[in-house]
Amino acid sequence: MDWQKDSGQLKADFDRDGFVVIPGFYTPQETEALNAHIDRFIAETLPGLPSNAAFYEAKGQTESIMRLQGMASYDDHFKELTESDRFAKLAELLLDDGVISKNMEWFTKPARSDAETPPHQDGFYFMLEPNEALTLWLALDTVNDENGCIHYVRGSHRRGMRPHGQTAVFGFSLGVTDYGEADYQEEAAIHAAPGDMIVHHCMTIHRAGSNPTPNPRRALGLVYYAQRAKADAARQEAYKKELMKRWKEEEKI
Ligand SMILES: O=C(O)CCC(=O)C(=O)O
Repeated sequence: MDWQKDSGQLKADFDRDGFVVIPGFYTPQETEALNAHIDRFIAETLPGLPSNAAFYEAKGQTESIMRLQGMASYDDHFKELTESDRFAKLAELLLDDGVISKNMEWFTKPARSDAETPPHQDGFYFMLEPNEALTLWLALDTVNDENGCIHYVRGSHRRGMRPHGQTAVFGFSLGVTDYGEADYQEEAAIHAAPGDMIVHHCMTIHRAGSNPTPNPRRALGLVYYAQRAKADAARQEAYKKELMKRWKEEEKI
């Protein structure tokens, strides 16, 4: 889909729902090439990186990686990608501002993983004022109810920050504590094909199920902050330090 042709509608949908889907953002060939770059990154670059560059379900086992993070700061190809107009212009349109690329992550649910993504608002982690940021989530596999598709609570980005508390889920340390029936009723389950782009605002509540299938469920996440969003850097750093300390003590990283 050529999203630039429909940019007015796309922006209106994003403002109303807090998420949008752009089918066929990447062609099958581009998706294949991107997967090859990620495989190369895992095989050649990752072994030399700090332990918090990758989260594993079973420490050190490549097939159990459930997150790569900061990919653009370790690899020129990913840096170019995250700064490219292809991605940044979409983020600028939806945030109605210049954007700052903040993180590139590989979100994987390994084959036969029982880990669920707890309902959360990214803004709770980002600590921005105003909370204006988004994630571009590029599906790299077919994603559906069977392997842990994303569920969004439609319009939740317009209803403020919900209370969050610690979860036992490694990699998703915080979750909405009062998630209930009204939220389930308003959920949209997003099915996607490889190359489809899903975008969510950082205030949109989202969650995902587990992946009991024999194949991984992979996606590339690109996080952008609006230029008008100011980070509470000291609070962010303190939170990150505390989390890394906890995960090191628990021998997760
Ligand atoms: O891929 C997932 O399961 C979760 C992704 C997510 O929480 C995010 O992109 O903010």
